[in-house]
Amino acid sequence: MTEPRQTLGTGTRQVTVGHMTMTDTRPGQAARSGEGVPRPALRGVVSGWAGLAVAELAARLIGLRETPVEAAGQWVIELTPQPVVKAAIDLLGTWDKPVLLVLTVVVLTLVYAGVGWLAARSVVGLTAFGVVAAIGALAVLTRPGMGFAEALVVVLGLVVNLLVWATTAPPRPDELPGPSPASVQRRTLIIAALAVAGGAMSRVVGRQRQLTEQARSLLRLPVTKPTPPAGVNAPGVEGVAPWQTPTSQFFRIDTALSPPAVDPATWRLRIHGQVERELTLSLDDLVGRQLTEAWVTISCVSNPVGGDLVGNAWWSGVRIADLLAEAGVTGDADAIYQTSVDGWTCATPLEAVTDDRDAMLAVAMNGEPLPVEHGFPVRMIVPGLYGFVSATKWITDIEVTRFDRVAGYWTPRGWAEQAPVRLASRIDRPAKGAEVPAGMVAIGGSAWHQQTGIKAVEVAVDEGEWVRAQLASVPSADTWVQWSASVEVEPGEHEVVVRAINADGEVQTDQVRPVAPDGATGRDAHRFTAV
Ligand SMILES: Nc1nc2c(c(=O)[nH]1)N[C@H]1C(S)=C(S)[C@@H](COP(=O)(O)O)O[C@H]1N2
Ligand SMILES: [Mo]
Repeated sequence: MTEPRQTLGTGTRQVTVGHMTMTDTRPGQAARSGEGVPRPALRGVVSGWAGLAVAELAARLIGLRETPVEAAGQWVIELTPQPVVKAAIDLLGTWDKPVLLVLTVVVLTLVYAGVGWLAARSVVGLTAFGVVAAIGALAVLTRPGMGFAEALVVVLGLVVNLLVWATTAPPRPDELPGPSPASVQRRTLIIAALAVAGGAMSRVVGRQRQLTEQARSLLRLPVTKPTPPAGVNAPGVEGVAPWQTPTSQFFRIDTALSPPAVDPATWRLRIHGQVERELTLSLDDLVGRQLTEAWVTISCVSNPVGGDLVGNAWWSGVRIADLLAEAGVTGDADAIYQTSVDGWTCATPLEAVTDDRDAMLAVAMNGEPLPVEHGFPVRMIVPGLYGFVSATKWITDIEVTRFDRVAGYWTPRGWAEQAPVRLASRIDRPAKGAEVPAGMVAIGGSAWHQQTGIKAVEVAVDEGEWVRAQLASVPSADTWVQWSASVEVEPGEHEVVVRAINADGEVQTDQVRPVAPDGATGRDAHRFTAV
């Protein structure tokens, strides 16, 4: 009776820690909160959505093809009888997706409110959160290409859900303000649990990557190791980017936060749409066909003038034209719409993959299976088109269709629907701002206009006459060409500008355009100092 309240309270709180969820199980708690929504229901909604948000975010971060909610949505759609789905679509039209979303939000909120009410009543009720999570995990598990590792995001979400539930327990009436030992313990517990959950998840994700790397290293592909053709290096200049870009130095551009780890044994490519015969190919099916190998320079539409989002490699793969001939394109198709295992999409003109260029489904880069970052096990390579409209990595689906029916990932985001590579040239030496000995200065770099080819490169120093550079050799119009020139300069500041002339005689424009929507134009210029 006369014991100080603090001692009594502390003792009670410590007991409470182990049964955090029991603190408000006594009837009357909800009423005491004095709010419109009963407190347990509100806690259920808040903690449920917190867990869900974390699971969704984690799924996005590790690049899952579908988030748990998306997976559940697809699941529901697939389990619903087709006539019902069709009726709903007919009724709702283009409103079907917003309506579905609103419905999902409403249903989940009601479910979490109900679970909160149950959980506040008993520990058994608390397991209802687990049941909701289990449904989400099951949805993820049953989606194509997703398994236990992917379902772990749901487990992480559940952990967060339960932690938020526990921490939002209302204070006991006898609790004093300020952090109590119990709340400190609680916080420690939360951090520890989050660390364990995060660690477990990254281990599993890392493990999947490890397995893919292992499968990749065991893969034996019937491809050749490249040796760059003779004469591809420009003479008389050091420091120009190597003609064959080493794989480790090859630029990487994609929307994946961590690259998808695809198991080559279960990988499939489906070719469908406007075809006579649908094809579904395994990696063995693909590499069992006639292989094509070629040097191809690919570049990114986001490459600024003088930039390095461009690289040249030896690609090995199967001609897309051959596969499409096998499938038999029908009707008025004018595009192939590709989907990656990570959901990224892109549309490529049918013509570009059926004419005589080496458009291929590549399985190897520089004589080795594609690195995971560059699309393992299979990607597309189309000479002459920017990567965002042709170079789908981790490809798994090709639909033969029409441009007026589809839009690739970047097109609705302000980039072009079709984008041939622009005529470009780049100065590598002297480097920007370099100091070089006065007298004869070696200038060098590369130029490219895939599918058309480069006829000449010219440089001008300090707005003087255009001087023809020497061109190295190339195996085809689909690679960049190295060039070099030698100019005489006095001591002092100088500026060198480059322009290329393509095989059709077109001179690279000096008109400056930004990279969006379909590639930068303008001429590369370097200032340097002669001493
Ligand atoms: N799945 C997928 N494929 C993709 C992309 C992507 O974001 N996702 N980006 C494209 C873009 S914009 C470019 S420029 C090339 C780059 O290929 P690289 O990373 O092998 O150099 O990949 C293309 N393929
Ligand atoms: Mo790109």
